[in-house]
Amino acid sequence: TEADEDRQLDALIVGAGLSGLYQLKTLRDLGLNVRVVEAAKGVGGTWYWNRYPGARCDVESLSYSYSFSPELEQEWTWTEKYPTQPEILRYVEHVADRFDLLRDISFETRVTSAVYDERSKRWTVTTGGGDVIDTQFLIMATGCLSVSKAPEVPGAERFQGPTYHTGHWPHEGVDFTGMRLGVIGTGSSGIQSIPILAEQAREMTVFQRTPNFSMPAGNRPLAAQEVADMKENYREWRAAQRASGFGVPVPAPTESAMDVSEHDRTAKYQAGWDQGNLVGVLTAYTDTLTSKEANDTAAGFVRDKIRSKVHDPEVAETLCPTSFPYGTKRPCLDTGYYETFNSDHVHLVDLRKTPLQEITESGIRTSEAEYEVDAIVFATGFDAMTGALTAVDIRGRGGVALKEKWGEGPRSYLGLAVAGFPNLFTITGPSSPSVLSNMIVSIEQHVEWVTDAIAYLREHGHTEIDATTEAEDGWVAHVEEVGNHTLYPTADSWYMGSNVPGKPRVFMAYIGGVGPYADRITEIADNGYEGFTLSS
Ligand code: NA7
Repeated sequence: TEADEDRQLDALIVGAGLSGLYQLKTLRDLGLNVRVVEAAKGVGGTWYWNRYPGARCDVESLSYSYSFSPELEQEWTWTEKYPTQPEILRYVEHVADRFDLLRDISFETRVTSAVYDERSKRWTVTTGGGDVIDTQFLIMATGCLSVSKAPEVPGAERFQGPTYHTGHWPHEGVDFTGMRLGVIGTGSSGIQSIPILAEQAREMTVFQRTPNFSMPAGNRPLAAQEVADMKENYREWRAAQRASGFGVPVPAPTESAMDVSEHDRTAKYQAGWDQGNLVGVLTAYTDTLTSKEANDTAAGFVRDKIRSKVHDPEVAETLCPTSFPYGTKRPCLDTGYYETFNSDHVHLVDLRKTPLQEITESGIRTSEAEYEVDAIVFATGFDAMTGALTAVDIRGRGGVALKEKWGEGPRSYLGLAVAGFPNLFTITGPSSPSVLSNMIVSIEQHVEWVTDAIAYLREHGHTEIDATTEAEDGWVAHVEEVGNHTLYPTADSWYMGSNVPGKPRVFMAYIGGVGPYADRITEIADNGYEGFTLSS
């Protein structure tokens, strides 16, 4: 029966975001009996949940879109340099519809456990509703920033007014007009939403633990001609994206920041700044991410920009990041963020000087004062990279729990597979470039690799694939070594797990570059899946 077919699968994909949808399409094209389960009521993943005011992608829309279908590229027309969350969600819904994906997705279904049976070489997956699904392959397309994190401060349940997390914004929207609003968190979500929330609120207090580096996005409507030009050159552009370092083609820098005069350096940073993107300043010189001395020049440039925008010098200094090198926490793009603090009704509280103590019935208390507010927005981020994977009770060979195996930090072969967890794939898993790249480029790379691997196994009569521990150890060591050549491990960032109390301090992403990484995983596949044990 149809119901049985839904419970006896070749492949089960968890998540109907950009990864899960494309994975569904490719595995269905391969002829597999495949389904997607998704906790939300609709497709979109990140773009389904993050509906806070001002939510946008920080990668330009012409680059942040699927490349697998030239027809899709031609028929979809982006309207702004940076796409808003509603526009991206419309795009994702269009893709789901166009490729007839919805019929194989079960919504409002959360996977709670997945247990590998070594004899049948299949996974038994259980959902929150008690459904049991039997599948050969299990593909976690659960996202890198999908499990939200509350601030670790007591008392939230006591607060009399409404509270919101940017990562779970109500679909009907919220209007803060006339209210006194408290916002905790100044990462990308805070920086994007604060200027808009400030337009609504009567009084707004922003609680900042760590200031971030942000640049003006320079967002604008796209001109018809530039869209037409891109549509004409998409194939070349896509190839360049895939070969690039961050999934966004940029000219490779040739000089050290220390080999040029201060005058030339400032001019170059200014040119990068004027591009209004995440890579302009970051890739101006070869050593921004590897030498503290070089990095200081970029950081100093951005701090001077902040000082020039904020009228009150004390507020300006509070907004200037000094505790980590530029770029080692994800930089932000904004529209009027710093200028917001020039409004009389917007106040900034420095939690480094006056730590957050508790949330009370009527507001937020720091070591210094209690701030009465009518509503609170938590822009406090996510249990990144590993949170969505360890939230499911995944058990591999010998009943070993993934959570246990990752007790001291994630261990993964290529960010795609975990030794001892056969027939399990993680799309943009930890120790792949993922979050250090234009995500959709990394997503397509992984989805296609997984699809090819499954096709290969079927062609060769194998029923099981498992990474070897040696290959995994080698990859983990390589990721660490490459990371240690950079300044990333010196920052307290979500890349390092430091935003979640108790999370092991490990650099969870691969900074070797999207292009070189793609070459490596392709080579591994071409060599008959080097580092994996295939068996029938
Ligand atoms: P982020 O970038 O993790 O930002 C979260 C913010 O919330 C950041 O300023 C945190 O300060 C702050 N925070 C978190 N916990 C607390 C507590 N307990 N007390 C005070 N302040 C806290 O999340 P976003 O949602 O903004 O962005 C996530 C990614 O999405 C972004 O990097 C892009 O890749 C897209 P901290 O810096 O930890 O001191």
